[in-house]
Amino acid sequence: NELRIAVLGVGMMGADHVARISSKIAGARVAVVNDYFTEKAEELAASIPGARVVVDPIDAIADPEVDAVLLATPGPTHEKQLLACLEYGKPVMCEKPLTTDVETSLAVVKAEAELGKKLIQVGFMRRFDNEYADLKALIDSGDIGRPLVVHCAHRNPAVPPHFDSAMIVKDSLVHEVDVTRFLLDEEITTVQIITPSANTNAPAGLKDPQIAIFTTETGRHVDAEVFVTTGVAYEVRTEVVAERGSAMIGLDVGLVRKSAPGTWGGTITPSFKERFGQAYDTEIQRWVDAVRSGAETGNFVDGPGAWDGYAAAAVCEAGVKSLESGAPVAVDMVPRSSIPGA
Ligand code: ISE
Repeated sequence: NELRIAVLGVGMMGADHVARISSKIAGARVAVVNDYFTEKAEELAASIPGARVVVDPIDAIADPEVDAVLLATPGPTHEKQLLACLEYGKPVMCEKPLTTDVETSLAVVKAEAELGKKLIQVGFMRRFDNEYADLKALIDSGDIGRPLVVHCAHRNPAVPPHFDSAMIVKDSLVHEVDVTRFLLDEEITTVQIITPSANTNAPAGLKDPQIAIFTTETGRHVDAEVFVTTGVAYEVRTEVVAERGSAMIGLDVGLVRKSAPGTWGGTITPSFKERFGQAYDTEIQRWVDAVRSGAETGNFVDGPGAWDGYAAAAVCEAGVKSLESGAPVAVDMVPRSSIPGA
């Protein structure tokens, strides 16, 4: 029962997933490729044995020879496509965001809950990164005691020209939002975004870097520096300070080399594709395994779901408001218990 996957949206992430499924993932193949630009889909499908193009995204989801869907389309199209996945009973791996606003994210959570089946997984890939998984396991072991403070740094060498200040929150900081909820196992209740003097090398008007401060339900503190125009490399670091110790990931100390003329150091990954390559591989393999055994287990996800996508949207909305005012903004979200099955 090889899983026949339809990949919708073959921009950078979608094309990367097509290559991954075709070369590294066991038990699955790309059966259908779809993109708003049909030619792009045609070109990619031609290089994948057994893959064909379906021009309309909803037709691709409904296709009887498609068992599961990987959504890497632009965020604004997600709501309709996710609801179609639910309607046709197709398990779906949805790249972030779940949807582009809180209301539609909540509507998706409710639609899935009403169906009574978990079909939606959200692509917060950091949870599958070996370093983050180790950090989570360490916290859960209780060995360093209760975490009190988390410090994060998230740096990109560059971002595309259309990237604006709110996208730094919704597209980049959203990963620290999910990491916080994953590591601390509780919701974020307030967000403040501070904008220090902007990088003079950033496009005019871009508030970069940004410092985010989250407070959680039990009053724990998280701070994150997000800096997306460093011109250097891709760096993601997280340090957890707990009652009996601390732990840090993302130190880039894999290989430290010493060489002439008296320099030492290693390499830093150029982008998230390399830094989180292992995480994406693990994420997709585990999703494929969960979907393949879903008929027996009744569970088609192995990782963050629609609720996590909704929570991230709610936190980011508060973040975007704080970006305007500079003041802390309370996160407005419904309690999980108000949606049975969510
Ligand atoms: C991008 O969309 C990602 O998801 C990357 O992980 C993040 O580092 C980058 O800032 C985002 O634009």
